[in-house]
Amino acid sequence: SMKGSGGAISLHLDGMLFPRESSSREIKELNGLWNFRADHSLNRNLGFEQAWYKSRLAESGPVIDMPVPASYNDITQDPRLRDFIGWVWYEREVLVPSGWVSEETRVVLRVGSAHYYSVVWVNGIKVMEHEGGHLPFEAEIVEVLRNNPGGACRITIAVNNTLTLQTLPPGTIQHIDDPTRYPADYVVQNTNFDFFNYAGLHRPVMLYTTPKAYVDDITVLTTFADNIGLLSYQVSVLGSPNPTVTVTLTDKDGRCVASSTGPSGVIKVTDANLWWPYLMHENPGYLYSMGVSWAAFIVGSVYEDVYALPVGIRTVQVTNTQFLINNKPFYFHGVNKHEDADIRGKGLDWPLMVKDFNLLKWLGANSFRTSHYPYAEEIMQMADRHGIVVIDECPGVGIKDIRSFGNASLSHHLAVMDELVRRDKNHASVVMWSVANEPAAEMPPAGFYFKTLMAHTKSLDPTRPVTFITDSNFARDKGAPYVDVICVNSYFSWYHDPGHLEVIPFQLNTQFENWYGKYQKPIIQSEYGADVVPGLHTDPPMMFTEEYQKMVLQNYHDVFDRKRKEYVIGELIWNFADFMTAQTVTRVVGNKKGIFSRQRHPKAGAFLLRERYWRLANETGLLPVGARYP
Ligand code: BDP
Repeated sequence: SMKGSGGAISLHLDGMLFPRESSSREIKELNGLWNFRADHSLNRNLGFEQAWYKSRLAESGPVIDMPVPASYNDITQDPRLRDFIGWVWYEREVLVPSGWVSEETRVVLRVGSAHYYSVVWVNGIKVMEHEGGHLPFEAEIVEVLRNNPGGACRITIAVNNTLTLQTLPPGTIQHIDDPTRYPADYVVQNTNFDFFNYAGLHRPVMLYTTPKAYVDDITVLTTFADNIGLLSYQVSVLGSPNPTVTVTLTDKDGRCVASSTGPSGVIKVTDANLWWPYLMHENPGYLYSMGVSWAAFIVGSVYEDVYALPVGIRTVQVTNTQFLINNKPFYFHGVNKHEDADIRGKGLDWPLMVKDFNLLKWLGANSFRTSHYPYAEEIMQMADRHGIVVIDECPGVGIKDIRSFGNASLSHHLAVMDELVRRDKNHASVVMWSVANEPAAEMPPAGFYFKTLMAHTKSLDPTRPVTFITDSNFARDKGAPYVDVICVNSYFSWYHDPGHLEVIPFQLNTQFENWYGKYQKPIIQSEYGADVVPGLHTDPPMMFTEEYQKMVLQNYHDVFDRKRKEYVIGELIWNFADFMTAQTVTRVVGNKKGIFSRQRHPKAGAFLLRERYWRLANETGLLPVGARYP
């Protein structure tokens, strides 16, 4: 009966394993200061015309220091860089150990993410291009290094943040040619999403090695029967015709509990420790380590590759009214997040990441959605380890223009799902894919578009439910027929009937009844909330005060508490923290719907939500009532 059993993850791409050191692999991180220049030329194309990649960047013009990983927008005091549209150039020189440049070694250059379009050169030779701002890409570069003995390696990365109707997320570029009202060359980037279009090298850049014959990809599907855990695995080795693959499973204490040989197979674990969500079990986030190795003895030497993948054993299943993890009902009480903070923008930041997980645990949150794009792999690994359940969303946000439903958009969207599933398929924390947020789902082409997209995602991964997040009318939504779980956003008493808290019980009840009545599928309230400028207070509550946010939450919660006894399976607050947006008349230095400020200080709503989430955990978890309130 398990949704996972019998399925197989089928991808047509090479693997994208997270780089990990082992006895056969080394890593050189390239984080820190890079040289940087934005191409301010009129057509933004001077860098290509003058081939800035051919020599050191400082030779073709002035450079400034730019930290990696980080968005470049908030690093300087120059408004032209904050709001820059077009190509920026990053460069960094690195010395490669001589032992790396050999016939037996692959040297791979990997970019964790760069927003939005990237071209990469090594020593002036183009090694790759990539479209999409939130997923990793890599290229083998040892051939290029061989031509340049001495180990010098100059990496140049040009990054373009321009969004068009065919990018994901989409956008439009508007040139205004009216010398009476605008300066010459006035250009704006329009988007239909509510977060700042931060750009740059957002995640770690690194070099790593593998042997010539190497473990390229691993796929693990898990299930269990009674106390036996079952892991079906598939390993792909490239560069060797008949690899001898060995797989061992090690528990948290470092004991080997099972092993297998062959590129695919099923591993049985007796007395398996299942992967459980935070607050659902006293030992959440249990991970085994799956050691995968390939070895051969050729003319007196040993060739081998070793890779260790963390794996959790768990199942996921959806019924008409429930979301089951390990056959137990799971209620999502969590948050929507952004990758966003002062100064670094969307750059990966370890202190911020650990702080955010500590806040999630303080709050009693058991889940988050990666609104509105895939988050850093380092964040997904934290979620695995702490038992925080993730709804993994692709960058399909702001699809509002009918021209973004065409073939070019759809085929790119399918390719992004390929890349996302390839990257995140082995994360125990990921329990559902979200293919989009608030698209114009009532438009005629939306039916075919979402049918194709969701069928494709299911064919890639038959083990996880698929959804998209809607704010459309339940009767006219053309994507909803294809989802496994209905995810609805609503802002009653905020964007509709502003200031009228008394409408919430009526409108929210009607929302749930409508959706369930039409589809008989479980429902998650995937967004709700209200802006607060921290420190504003009124009684009676008024919009933008701490009291008003509390009252919105309270009114929503009363309805959730009735409906979760029926078919509502979760609630995710919008938002975990305040975040930067484009400048508009409805935003006060960004979106203020956070229950934490952008600096992660709690607003009144955070304390209300904390009481609630811990109470829900006591009611819906598997530990004795009252055992966990901190
Ligand atoms: C929803 C969007 C989210 C916005 C939020 C808001 O999904 O990205 O930030 O509204 O307006 O429609 O605060």
